[in-house]
Amino acid sequence: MAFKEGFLWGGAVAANQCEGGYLEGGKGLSCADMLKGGNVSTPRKFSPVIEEGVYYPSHQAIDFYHHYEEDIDLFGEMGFKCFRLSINWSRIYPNGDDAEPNEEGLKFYDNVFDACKRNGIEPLVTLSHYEIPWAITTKYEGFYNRKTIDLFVKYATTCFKRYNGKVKYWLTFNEINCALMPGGGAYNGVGFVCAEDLANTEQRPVNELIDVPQKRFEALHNEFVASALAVKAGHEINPDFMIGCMIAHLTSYPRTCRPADLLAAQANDDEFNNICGDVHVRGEYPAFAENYIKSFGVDTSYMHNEEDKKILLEGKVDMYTFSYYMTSTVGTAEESEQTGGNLTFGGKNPYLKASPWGWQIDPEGLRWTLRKLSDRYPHTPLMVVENGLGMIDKKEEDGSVHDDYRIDYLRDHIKQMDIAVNVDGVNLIGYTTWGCIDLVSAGTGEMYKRYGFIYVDRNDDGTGDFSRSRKDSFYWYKKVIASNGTDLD
Ligand code: P53
Repeated sequence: MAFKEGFLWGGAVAANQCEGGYLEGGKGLSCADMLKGGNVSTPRKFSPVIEEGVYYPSHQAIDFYHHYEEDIDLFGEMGFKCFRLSINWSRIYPNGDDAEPNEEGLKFYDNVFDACKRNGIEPLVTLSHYEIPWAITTKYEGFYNRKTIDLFVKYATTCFKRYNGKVKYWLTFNEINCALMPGGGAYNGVGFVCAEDLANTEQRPVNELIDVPQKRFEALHNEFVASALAVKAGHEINPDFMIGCMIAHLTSYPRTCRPADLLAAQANDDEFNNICGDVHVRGEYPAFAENYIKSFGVDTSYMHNEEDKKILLEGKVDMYTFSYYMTSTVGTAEESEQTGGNLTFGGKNPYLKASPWGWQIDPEGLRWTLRKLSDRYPHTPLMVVENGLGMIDKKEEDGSVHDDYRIDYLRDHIKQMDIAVNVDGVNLIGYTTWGCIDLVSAGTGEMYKRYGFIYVDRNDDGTGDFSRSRKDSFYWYKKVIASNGTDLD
């Protein structure tokens, strides 16, 4: 079996996790630049001031800012049809509210897209991937302030106009539903950090930042409105633009066949995945959303703004894209042992193995997810824009990396996509693996957790010469793409 003509095979990165050059070319600070590294058992730390002489992962990352030509040529060598990357908002509007965009920042992405074109690669651009300008956080309380809607739409419009003809595929907010997790304003798209945390210059674990559900949920709503307005603006500039949403799809299974566990799994899916998916694809909140949001003590009157409702309906997305890494279980307390690792919001599944970071590997869960999404959104093309295995790689003396575990992971997931497409009839338009080149982990800030087909000589202690080398998976993926997914050996 095979994937359809023009299937978008490729890989994905985010600006703050690969570019570095954090103050070069007129770039301003972004929220991501305020975060220190952690590891599997130690959360990342945040403070509102940057300490001199301290290692911040995003400040240099893998120095894609100076290596993009070499890197994109390597993607071309693998035969990529598509490269998903984000534009760092703070390169374009360094303070978020600047009157004019920063030409040097705009030029940088011109060069990046030109390198893609030379390699026959279609860019897929995320406008906001956890890197909102820091000044929007400090001055406007991030997306809690409706002014930020205008700032985002202005930024998006600048990009749509400038790159019209070079970029056709766009995503508004990466994993917008991560705003549904408590806290996190410093490291997800909402960009809301409360005044007390902004005044405290001590380093604190990101999971200890103060959560203000009222502001968090309103900020998420404002992101929905900003996204819909951007979709509308994009279509006015070029009706052929394909503009999508991006959901962190966390698939959960009932821990047992107890009916209560089934309901718990359904609630998880609805509350975490479907609220955001529905608003983007259907243009309205699903029926259960308001009561769920109210259960956090939130005054939901903001959900009844008639003007917003109209905007959401008018700004529906052209495609639904999502990340898929793992599954977990939910159920009654005594049977729900939590997964270890850096994400502990899911229950263990005795039938699955996990990565060293506790992420449970479940290729069949991807088929389940694709079937569900195709059923829920039957008229909307789907795309898997993140999938991959973060592992500890060993580079041999000759630069090679024998990462058969990564090949196995990707092969098994591609097989399930194939079944979803050819048996279940899912309309899947592409697949970009996460971290096609090693980069900084978003969750832990580590380089140690590697995803790439390309190894980057850079370590968490700040050592390494940034040299690139091809892993075994590089040659394997090249074959997969060349055969349109039919040769997976
Ligand atoms: P890292 C939570 C659950 C699944 C994916 O993650 C997530 C998150 C949020 O941390 O994030 C996405 O680097 C995200 C990428 C990120 C990737 O997953 O923690 O869009 O920026 O790097 C992998 O291993």
